[in-house]
Amino acid sequence: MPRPMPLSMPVSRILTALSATVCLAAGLAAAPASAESRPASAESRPGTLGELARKHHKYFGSATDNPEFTDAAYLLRLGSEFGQTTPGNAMKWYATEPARGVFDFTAADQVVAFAKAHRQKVRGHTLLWHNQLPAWLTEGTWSAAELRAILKNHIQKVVRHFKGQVIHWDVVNEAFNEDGTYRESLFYKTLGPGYIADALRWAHEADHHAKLYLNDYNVDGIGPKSDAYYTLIKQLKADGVPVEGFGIQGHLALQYGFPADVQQNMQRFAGLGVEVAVTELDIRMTLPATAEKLATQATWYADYVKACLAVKKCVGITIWDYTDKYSWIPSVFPGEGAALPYDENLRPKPAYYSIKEALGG
Ligand code: 9MR
Repeated sequence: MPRPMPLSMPVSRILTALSATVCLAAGLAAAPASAESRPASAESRPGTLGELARKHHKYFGSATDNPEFTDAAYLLRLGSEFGQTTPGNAMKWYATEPARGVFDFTAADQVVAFAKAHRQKVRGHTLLWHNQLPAWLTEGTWSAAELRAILKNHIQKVVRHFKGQVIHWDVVNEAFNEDGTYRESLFYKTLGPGYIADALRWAHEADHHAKLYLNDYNVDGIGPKSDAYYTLIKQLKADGVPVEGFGIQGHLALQYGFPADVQQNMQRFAGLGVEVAVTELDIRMTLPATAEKLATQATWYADYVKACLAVKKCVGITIWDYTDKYSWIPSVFPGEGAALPYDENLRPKPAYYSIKEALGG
């Protein structure tokens, strides 16, 4: 694996310093920084998506992943345009506890250090998920008591490590099936549905300030799956369990239609007393991308942003990385892609401009 670059100073500043050095070495006078190249963070450069969202008291962020940290042009935009980031993989169980009781925060710390250097908020993703678990956990045979101890230790070690550095935790990710029944994960099968309340309580013990979320896909509109969350969160609240947020991932596809009731859905969760976040937004299409499809995509992004703006308790939006260069879509849905607001060459697409406009820019 390539060595991570030190990220104690914003990448924009590293690049400016590097370009000055290159100019001087080549005998050229270093030109004064243009508005585009001037070092800036999302906080200080008015008109970025991060800055525009902040005017609405919300954040606009992008997920990222460690292999991308060797791409300087990518990092420049990540650090300057967005007010929040989520590590796409680095905080998952396989990465943070690769062997039982052995914790490794190297990759996640790299993302958090980048975010700190660029004054970005960080969402913690994710403590319990049925995917990307280490083999020692999935291949073991555990009694309920053993698994409870493993879960509690994992949650509390990870949450304590990032205490004060993350605003939210996706404590449980993707707990329900499409029909609203519980997913038969290792946790559910061994511990029953109570594992969700336990996980929330353990996370809360470890950090009183991070907001604790349940997070899932295909819960944009009202339907059996979002109904299951509505019922569960209502019950958890009634039982005094520390659930504080509902994460709507927002993985949309042009061929399946826009969830017209997304605002109404967000509002009903707000009515339960939890906040809502759009945690993994992307809008894929069947390739090739045409001007018409990109225009529809742009409208959908704007409509999603407007829904969040209309709901006071919708605290922010995260896109699941910002450029098609690093989207997860083509490897999972062959023949589909072009899901993000920047193309593979990091050029803004119509969706970028429609998001900006929706945010009032
Ligand atoms: O973006 C993540 C990708 O790099 C991984 O290969 C993939 C493994 O399933 O997980 C992706 O992120 C997922 C997220 O953690 C939870 N919601 C669905 C996302 C896309 O699969």
